[in-house]
Amino acid sequence: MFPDLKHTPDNHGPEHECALREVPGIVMPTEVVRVPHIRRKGVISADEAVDGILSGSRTALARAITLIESRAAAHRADAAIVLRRCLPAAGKSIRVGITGVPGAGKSTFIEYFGKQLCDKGYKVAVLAVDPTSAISGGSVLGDKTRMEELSRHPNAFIRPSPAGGALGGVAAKTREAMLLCEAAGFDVMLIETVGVGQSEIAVRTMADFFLLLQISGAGDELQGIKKGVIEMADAIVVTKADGDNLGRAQVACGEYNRILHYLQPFTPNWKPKALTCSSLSGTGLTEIWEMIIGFCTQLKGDGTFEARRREQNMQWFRTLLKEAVLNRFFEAKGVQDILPELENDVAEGMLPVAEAIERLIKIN
Ligand SMILES: Nc1nc2c(ncn2[C@@H]2O[C@H](COP(=O)(O)OP(=O)(O)OP(=O)(O)O)[C@@H](O)[C@H]2O)c(=O)[nH]1
Ligand SMILES: [Mg+2]
Repeated sequence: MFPDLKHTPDNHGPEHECALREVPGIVMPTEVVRVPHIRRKGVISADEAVDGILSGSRTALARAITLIESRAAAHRADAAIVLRRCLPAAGKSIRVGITGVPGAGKSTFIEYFGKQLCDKGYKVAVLAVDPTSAISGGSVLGDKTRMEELSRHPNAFIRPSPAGGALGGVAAKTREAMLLCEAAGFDVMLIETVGVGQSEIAVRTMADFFLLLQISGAGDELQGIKKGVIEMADAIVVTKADGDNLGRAQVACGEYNRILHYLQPFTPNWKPKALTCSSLSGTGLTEIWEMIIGFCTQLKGDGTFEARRREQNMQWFRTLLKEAVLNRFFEAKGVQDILPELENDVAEGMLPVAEAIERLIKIN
């Protein structure tokens, strides 16, 4: 039924091509570059992860992020070791948070902006915070086809949002992934988030520069924009400023500049501004990067940059500490034993709230 593909010296013709046969003439080179061996199967060990990350291995970086994202108790100790040992090498990147409503052009912007930076020689890591990714079945970066060129660039590393769980947990993992990317030598972080829910706040607290992408609508550009997000932005970029849309984008940009003029800047000593860009034609992308560089130079010069980073670290620590203490409290057996009864008594108006709390607090 099948043609006989048995390799004999006289069946080398094209009609007998078979991938299993050795091709004569291809010789194994005697000198090969040896890269640290990283096991492909199973979970990466802490030592492999640290050595690999610090030597800039993207494979090790990707697998170490998988380790820190793991919910298995057995992986927590290794994840902690990896983070602690990588921390001294982290912190040297520029962290840019990017938000915008669905369809604002975030993926397209990151693709072309990221590529331009990679071409300039920067090492760019793209991360995301998308708490909806478990529900929608894919992350914001699931559409890797839109970032096809960037994902193939040797200077780029793209990691989708950790899936599932509450926003706090998702953001925690992204922040840790960011530290590992920095330790691996990536010097620009582009952290994307969906323009819904509270995820902007999470990204704002891990970014140095926060960029809001906006689209211009037909005369209604100021509708449907969450004022709180505008207030957190270090810059607003009106996207898709090309073709027929160019004029509208410029008008919208003028409007935003007027609004920003009246708002209290989120970052001390920085006056937020609005710009236009077209990811497709590339106009405006260089100006955005120059603005970000200017921001860093200015804020590093007056100490605001470092002060903000310290503040963010503290904020992060306090958030996680509160979460841990809460979890520990509610997981305690003593609490679980009496909580339903106390809740019931409080609901029925038979027990004062203060007394119920007092009894619970005494357990821990
Ligand atoms: N003309 C023009 N179209 C653009 C530009 N940037 C993005 N688009 C188009 O706008 C649409 C949405 O772009 P995306 O990059 O997918 O937007 P997004 O913000 O990532 O959207 P979600 O992933 O749904 O949140 C796509 O059809 C893009 O081709 C641009 O600079 N010019
Ligand atoms: Mg997208």
